[in-house]
Amino acid sequence: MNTLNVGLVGTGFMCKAHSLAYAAMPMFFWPAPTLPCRKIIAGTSTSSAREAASRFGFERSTADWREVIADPTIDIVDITTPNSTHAEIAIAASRAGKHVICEKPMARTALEAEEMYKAVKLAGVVNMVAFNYRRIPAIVLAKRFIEDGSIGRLLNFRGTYLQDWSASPQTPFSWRFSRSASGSGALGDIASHVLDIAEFLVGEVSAVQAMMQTYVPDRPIVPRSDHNIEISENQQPSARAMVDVDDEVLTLLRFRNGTVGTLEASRNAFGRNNYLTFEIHGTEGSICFDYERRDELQVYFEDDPHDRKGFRTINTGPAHPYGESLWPIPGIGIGYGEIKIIECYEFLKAVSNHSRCEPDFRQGYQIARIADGISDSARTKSWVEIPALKD
Ligand code: SOE
Repeated sequence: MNTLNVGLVGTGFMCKAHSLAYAAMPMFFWPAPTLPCRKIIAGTSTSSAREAASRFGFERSTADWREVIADPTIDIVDITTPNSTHAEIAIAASRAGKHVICEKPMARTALEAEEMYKAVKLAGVVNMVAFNYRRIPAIVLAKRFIEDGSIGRLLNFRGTYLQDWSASPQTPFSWRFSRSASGSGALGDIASHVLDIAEFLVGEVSAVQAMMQTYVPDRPIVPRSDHNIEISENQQPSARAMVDVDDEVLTLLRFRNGTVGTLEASRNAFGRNNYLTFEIHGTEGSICFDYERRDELQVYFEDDPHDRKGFRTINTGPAHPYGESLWPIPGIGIGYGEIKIIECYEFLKAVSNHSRCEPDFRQGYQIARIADGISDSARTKSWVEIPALKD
């Protein structure tokens, strides 16, 4: 069985998720399309990179991501760093002939995303953006029902992504609250996931009309903060940093195929932890999904007999997408780890076959164009058209 050598850049939460996926993918998908070898990891310091190499099973470590790019034995570069670094790393990697997977959002702006898309096209390398939620078996099942006409012509899409890890003003400042580091707040961080799911299930977005809000104008500065780390009583930080990104984004959506929709994303929704949901209504039925009940898909088919019409719950398992590779009985359930393992499988299968995989950098660029349109719409308080991508 052939192997592929992986160089990963970043040592945080997504490094853990991607490293787990490389280690576990062949345990779920066998025979595996290839055996990924965790060769080198790049961090922001020698000590953090060395610790990450030990913890996440990489043979070598470096404090300079350029060493990963320059290493002729590396086949794949995996980017799990803050958004501001994605473009430089991805463009350098593709120019060095490496296949690239990049965490979402692909870039801070459509301009950056376009440069990344051009670079991978020119280099002819396989590329993917890690919009992982479209890999959830229940969401792939929803796509099958839509494609086979089970709910008829689509009328509307209603998506939400609500979190509360940063709802408290005491949640420390991190790169996710800085426009120069992240590009935007809830828009790029979580609304981008809903936009990818909307385009995966419904089709291309053609116009937006949006509002954006910032609820917490400044946050305490504490060392090494990322997620969910509230400051403790004895940590009374002296300084606070200004927040210059959105905490919430709401937008109307028009799709090129005539479907309409709404999207709400907020990181200030106490009680909602990772509440990614959608509801799609068609002329023959409806489909509803809730990430916090991610093994289930709620479906309504209008052609059910009159005495038993109603939403029914499908519990995904062996009979459903990826089911033969996951767990042997319904109800065991999948977690975030399995979703990243499926994503890893699809990417490595594409690299092994040197074929295109979705969502690729073209889709990442499309999502960045919509995000820019949403920002423009919120600023101008008007509809913004998203022209179709030519190539
Ligand atoms: C924080 O909002 C975050 O970690 C996002 O950055 C991820 O993309 C999402 O999957 C979980 O929440």
